[in-house]
Amino acid sequence: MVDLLLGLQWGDEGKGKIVDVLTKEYDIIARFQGGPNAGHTLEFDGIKHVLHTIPSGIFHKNAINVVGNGVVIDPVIFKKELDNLEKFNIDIETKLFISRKAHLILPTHRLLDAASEASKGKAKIGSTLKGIGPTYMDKTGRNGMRVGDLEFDDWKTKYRALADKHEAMIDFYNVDIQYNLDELEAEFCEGVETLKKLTFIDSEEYIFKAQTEGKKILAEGAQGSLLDIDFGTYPFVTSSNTTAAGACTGLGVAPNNIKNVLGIFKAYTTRVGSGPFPTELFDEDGATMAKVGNEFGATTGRPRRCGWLDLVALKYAVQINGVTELMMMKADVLSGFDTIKVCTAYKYKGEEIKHLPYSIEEEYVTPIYKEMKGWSQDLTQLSKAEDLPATLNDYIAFLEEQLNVPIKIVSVGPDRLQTIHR
Ligand code: 2SA
Ligand code: MG
Repeated sequence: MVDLLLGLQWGDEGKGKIVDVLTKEYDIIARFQGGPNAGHTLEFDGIKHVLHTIPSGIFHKNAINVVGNGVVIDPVIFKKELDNLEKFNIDIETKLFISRKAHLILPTHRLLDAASEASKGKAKIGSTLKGIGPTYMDKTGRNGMRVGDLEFDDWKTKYRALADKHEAMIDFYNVDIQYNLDELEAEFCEGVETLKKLTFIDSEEYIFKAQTEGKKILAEGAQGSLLDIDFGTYPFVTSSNTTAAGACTGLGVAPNNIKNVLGIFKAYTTRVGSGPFPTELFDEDGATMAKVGNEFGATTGRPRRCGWLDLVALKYAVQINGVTELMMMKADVLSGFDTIKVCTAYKYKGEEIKHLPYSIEEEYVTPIYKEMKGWSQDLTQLSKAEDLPATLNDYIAFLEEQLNVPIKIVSVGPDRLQTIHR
């Protein structure tokens, strides 16, 4: 059986931390979509680690980590991630397997991402500029290069043809982008050589066999449900299916083999990049969340926008993913607010609605809030559910009742140990 772990908001819910906490219960951790746009942060023994493409189970001795076919890999960034891991003496060749069917991000994909964003001006997506969109476009356009291609002698011919095409496309955008392709290509080839030292597998076969052997598998999602290419706030989304279905296509897991769906959310909401965000705060409260929560993009360093919890959007994500267990992150960041607000409905075209309409742009949607009493205690040293303040328990109980799913973990800080099981 396979369990899934997903973000229910706009990413940065704390998936990396929870995968790391749960890894000891699993034999295999497998990433199923996204790429180096992700920034999964883990903290233990006083060290903070940020992973982009490598699954968050890499620091545990007994777990096998799989980068699935649904992931897009940039050999340059991948090499950097591996270099950062060197000092931890991880036996990468036996612990990290890469799907042959995963697509490769070329340097020109990154340039195309930049050109596309520049051409959009104010309407830009606010992408991470990692080449994610253009790479998935080549995948669905049936032009992409895959990891498995690197095992054939002619991979450079394939590369050249695709890169030349990209150059013509970059010219077509007619925007001012400076680059030195020779340098970028040298770096790419170096990354490819490192990547080739790793173990490539037919990951769907591997995952299938592992299931028949009774191994426990955790599928790790990246970004969040509201960034899903189909169900997110299109066009301000990423280019993959971040929701549960993405694990089926991104790993080759049959839907009836999925057991628990673990949904991660923050006790408030953040978003990085452009796009609608009904509960966004532009006041002191928002600034406090950003500051106390250290809300900066783990990949790009961009400040994240902050706001109250949006239950309408969260309920939608719970439904789309079939979430069976919830994990609430960053409850500690809300300590000190006299009043906590939760958006329970939207005012939409003069009517009160409780579902996500086609557009949640500010001009159509006004959040309706329920106010709850806050808590002032510092939560970061707590380790037992019994010690949580009563008003936080009220908040949790309200969310459980509204979402109809139990909240199993309350995280009270970034460290592995700051995790309360309920
Ligand atoms: P892209 O690069 O094409 O996937 O960007 C499209 C949109 O998806 C958003 N996106 C993200 N949102 C939150 N976190 C992400 N990962 C990093 C992090 C982001 C960072 O962990 O903090 O460091 O800036 C992530 N990746 C993509 C993106 O902001 C666009 O709105
Ligand atoms: Mg992140």
